[in-house]
Amino acid sequence: MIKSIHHLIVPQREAEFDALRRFLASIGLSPGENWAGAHNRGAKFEAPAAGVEVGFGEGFPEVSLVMESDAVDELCGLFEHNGARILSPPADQPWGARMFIALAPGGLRMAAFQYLKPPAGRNALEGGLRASGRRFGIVVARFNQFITERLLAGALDALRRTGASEADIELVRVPGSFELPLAARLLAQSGRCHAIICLGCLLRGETAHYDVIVQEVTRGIGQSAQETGIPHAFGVLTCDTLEQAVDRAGLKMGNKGFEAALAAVEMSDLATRMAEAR
Ligand code: DLZ
Repeated sequence: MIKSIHHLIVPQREAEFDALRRFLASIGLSPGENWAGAHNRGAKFEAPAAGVEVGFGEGFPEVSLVMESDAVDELCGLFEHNGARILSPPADQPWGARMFIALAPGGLRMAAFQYLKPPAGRNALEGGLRASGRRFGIVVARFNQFITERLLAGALDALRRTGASEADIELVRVPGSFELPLAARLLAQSGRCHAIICLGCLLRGETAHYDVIVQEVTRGIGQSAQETGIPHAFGVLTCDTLEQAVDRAGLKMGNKGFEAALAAVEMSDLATRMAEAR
C-alpha cells in the first residue's frame, strides 16, 4: 500500500531552497520530480534506498537527515567542495561506523556514516571512491569550449580529491563530441588507463541532426566501454540551450564533469574488486 517514503524539508527562504537543491544534486543524489507553482516550488531527490529510523537514548547525531555511504571520507571532501560546513569530521563511532556531521547550504544539518564492517547480509560488491594508484584518461571536445573547459576543471578536481596523482591523468583533446568515441576507444585500447572520462557539450540549437548525433556519441562511448572492458564515464552534456549547459557545468545543477569523474573512479575500483572476487 505504501509506494515510497521521503523526508520533507521546507526552508524559510527561497535562496535557502535553491542552495539546498543545488547541494543535494552536487553530492550525487538523482534529481526526481520537481515543480514550480504560483506560490511554491519543490524538488525531489532519489537515493538508492530510503527508510525511517526511530531512535531513543544517547548517541544519535542531532541532524535532520542521515546518509549511509560506502566512502565516508571522500563524501566528506565532496560535501566541503560543494559548500557544506563540516561540524564534526569523520571519526570512528562506538557503534561500529565512521561518521561526520555537516551543515549543508540552506541550513540542513546532515550526518553521513559508513559501517566499518558491512552488516550481515549486505555484502554487495561496490566500488569505492579511491583513485590513488590508478590511471585515468580524459577525452574532452573543443566544440563549445566555454562549457567543456569547465567540465574538465570539474573532472580534474574530482580526480585530485579522490587521490589521483597528476602524472596518472592523461588528457586528450578532440574537435567535437562526435570524435569522443574513437579517441576514447584508442585510449582504452592503449592499456594505459583504468578508466576513461568523456567530456563534451552538444547543444540542440547549434547542431543539425542533434538527436542522431547524441545517439551516435552515446552509443559509441557505451560500445567502446563494453568492447574494451575499460569503464568509460559519460560527461557529455546534451542540452537545448547554452543556459542549461552553463547550469550543469558548475552552476545551479552541479558540474557533470565532476560527477562523471567520480563515476569513473568508482567503476575502476569496482572493476578491480570484481576481478579479485573471481
Ligand atoms: C559540427 C558540430 C555542431 C554543429 N555542433 C556541435 C555541438 O553542439 N557540440 C559538439 O561537441 N560538437 C559539435 N559539432 C562538431 C562535431 O562534433 C564534429 O566535431 C564535427 O562534425 C567534425 O566531425
